[in-house]
Amino acid sequence: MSPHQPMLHYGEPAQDWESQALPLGNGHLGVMVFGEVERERLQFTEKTLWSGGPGADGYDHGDWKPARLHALRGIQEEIDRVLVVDPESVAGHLGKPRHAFGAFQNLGEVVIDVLHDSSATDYSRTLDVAQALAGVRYTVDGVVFTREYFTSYPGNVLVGRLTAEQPGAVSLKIGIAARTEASVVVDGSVIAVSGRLSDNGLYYMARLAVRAAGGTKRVEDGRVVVEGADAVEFMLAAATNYSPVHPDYRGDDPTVLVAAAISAATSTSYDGLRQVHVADYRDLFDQCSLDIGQPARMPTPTDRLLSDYGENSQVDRALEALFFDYGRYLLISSSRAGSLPANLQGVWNDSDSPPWGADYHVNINLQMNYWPAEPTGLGATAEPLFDFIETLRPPGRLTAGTMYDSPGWVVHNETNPYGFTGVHDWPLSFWFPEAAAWLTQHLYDHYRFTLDEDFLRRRAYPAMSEAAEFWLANLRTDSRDGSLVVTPSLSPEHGDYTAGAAMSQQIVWDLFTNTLEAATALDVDPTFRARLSDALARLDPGLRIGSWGQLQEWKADLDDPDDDHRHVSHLFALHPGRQISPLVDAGLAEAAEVSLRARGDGGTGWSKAWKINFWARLRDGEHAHLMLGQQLAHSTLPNLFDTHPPFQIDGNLGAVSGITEMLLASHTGVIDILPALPPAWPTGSVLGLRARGAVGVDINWHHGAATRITLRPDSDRELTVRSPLLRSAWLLDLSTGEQVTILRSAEDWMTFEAHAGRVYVAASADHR
Ligand code: FUC
Repeated sequence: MSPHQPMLHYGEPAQDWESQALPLGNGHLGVMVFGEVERERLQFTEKTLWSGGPGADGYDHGDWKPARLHALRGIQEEIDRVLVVDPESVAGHLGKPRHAFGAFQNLGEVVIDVLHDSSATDYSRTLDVAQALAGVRYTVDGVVFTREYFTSYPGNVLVGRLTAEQPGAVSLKIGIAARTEASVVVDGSVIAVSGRLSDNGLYYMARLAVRAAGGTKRVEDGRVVVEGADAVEFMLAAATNYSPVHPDYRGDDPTVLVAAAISAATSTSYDGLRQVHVADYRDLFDQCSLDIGQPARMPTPTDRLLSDYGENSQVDRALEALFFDYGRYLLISSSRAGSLPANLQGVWNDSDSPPWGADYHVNINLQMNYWPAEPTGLGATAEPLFDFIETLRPPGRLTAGTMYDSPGWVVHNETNPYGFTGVHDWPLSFWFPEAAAWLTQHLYDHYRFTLDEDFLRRRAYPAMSEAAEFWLANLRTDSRDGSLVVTPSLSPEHGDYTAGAAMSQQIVWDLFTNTLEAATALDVDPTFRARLSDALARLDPGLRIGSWGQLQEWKADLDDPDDDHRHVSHLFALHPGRQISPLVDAGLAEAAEVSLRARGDGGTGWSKAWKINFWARLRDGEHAHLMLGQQLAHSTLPNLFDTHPPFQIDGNLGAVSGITEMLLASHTGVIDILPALPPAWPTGSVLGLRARGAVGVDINWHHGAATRITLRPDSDRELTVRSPLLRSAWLLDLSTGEQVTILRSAEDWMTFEAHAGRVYVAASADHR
């Protein structure tokens, strides 16, 4: 475990859910802890508790009637003639009102009235990010009271314990304030909540079991009352009968699952539950650690850390490193195998109408959530995303057939857990048929990071090739130059409808390139490969330098240098794509930089997070760090949730990715060490990063330069390593499990304790 103690801590209870309460989660359950002294509140929900979809009135997956195909062809022809078409007119013909799209719902709140004097002193509220434990501590009448909470993934329960230093001092009333239509029944020590969502009949239930050490226990007014105990413990489980399977999206009655979770938890000691939870969490969290010179202990409460950011380097490093650790914490807590992927709010929600339904926006937001997964050793947290992509294929296939009379599968701008793969009618954001193609980038990247050929064959390639089939059938020839273009094409949430907007072309390039590589690696489908190669040769690549030196967002030079729109979609090729790199084509990279500078350093939380990644890919560590600072100073709430505003988890996770991109890049196939190290982090280390090519990478640096690089490949590999510490890029031949360390100089040998594996001294060897 790292010597640092990543910890959020506060001197006051939370009043506000969005900005102050602290999140716990196990991928299924999302819990927000308030920590009030007299009335503790643990708001909770379950990730599949979604309204809308089948069963709700008028749900149609957003699909058109086939008749609209004529309108689509008409608009394509019009765009071919006049280049640019007004959004309202396109929406009028192709968009349609959304029916029963639904929204992520709130389940309820565990409410604990603590029966002691209200005048507490020495209050503290904490979230231990290294162990995924929330705590509250205070003193009343000289007695120290403590509370601890966690959400266990192995046990699928929220567990809590309230205790006091003095025996018999814990008296409380515990109940659940549930959704209005729910029934709440108390039987002995168990509170059972159940109900059906009114619009779609989705069945949900939660059970809370209470156990006390000492004292007395009774039921009163629907609550369990404990008096004079040494400690009170509780376990909460919740589930719905949602199933990710098209077309019904309903599965088993969750009663058995919930009862089993409660019975397993109640027959295990608190310490036993805690131990299993911490070990499970640390298996993931400990994969990677970052040291940028932060102090071992947090110098001030977290809200002060945030308000004082920029005032001294101790505070700044503490906050930046904590933001990295916390982002990984949020990903682990909101995305574990067996549930839906992390949505716009991860797994946290206290409303029945959260912003954007807390849905899955797939024109950047869902993808951004998963950018940090592979590089920071959290590939396992991407499982729900891979499953979700799988579940979108059957409805996406129907949408492709109905709306485009096309093979393949397609997803548009936003989706939900019920396979909404069609469109709606907001002129500037409904048209984004490139979403499925973009999603498959994550499948192929998982292969690039792991070289897991079985995954490529069984899971990635089928989804990729079917998405490619859609685009092979739907690209049109641009009559002006004979190239293949996406049409109509809308640069996300920005601008007019045209043919061949940069992002559309870049995404299709990415999909075809990845699919071709995958088919070649698997040695399958020669005819299909030939079709992909031909299409790639004719595809407009979406890379054009315009009149003011910018990378064009559209095929025609329409960019306005004063435009500071938050989406910088035409830079997809720079990140998360791999078409543009300063190492490969300085001209295009410069154009991307001109565009990025024109867009400015502002934007919503996620937009700033994306800009960290862009600047890192441009190898400008100082500007990448400036964007991290902008995000912390202007788009981060006191509980360190990213804010759009409102709260949106993508910015948290996008920032972790950005920090990673500053330290290690591998998208071009080269292990690129410290490509964008900012001057603010002169000395440090990052251990446990993962690079494409299935390699673990540790880097230590001093005075802004790498002093030690350690590589651990999962299999026999040839790797090219690039670092200013090497005079030229090194080609290394490594065997499975072998560790290779490159030291800057003989002097660094002195400080290098673990002489495992091969060791090179950079200054005296050349490996080309
Ligand atoms: C994106 C953005 C908005 C918001 C929404 C959820 O498409 O353009 O800013 O983040 O999704």
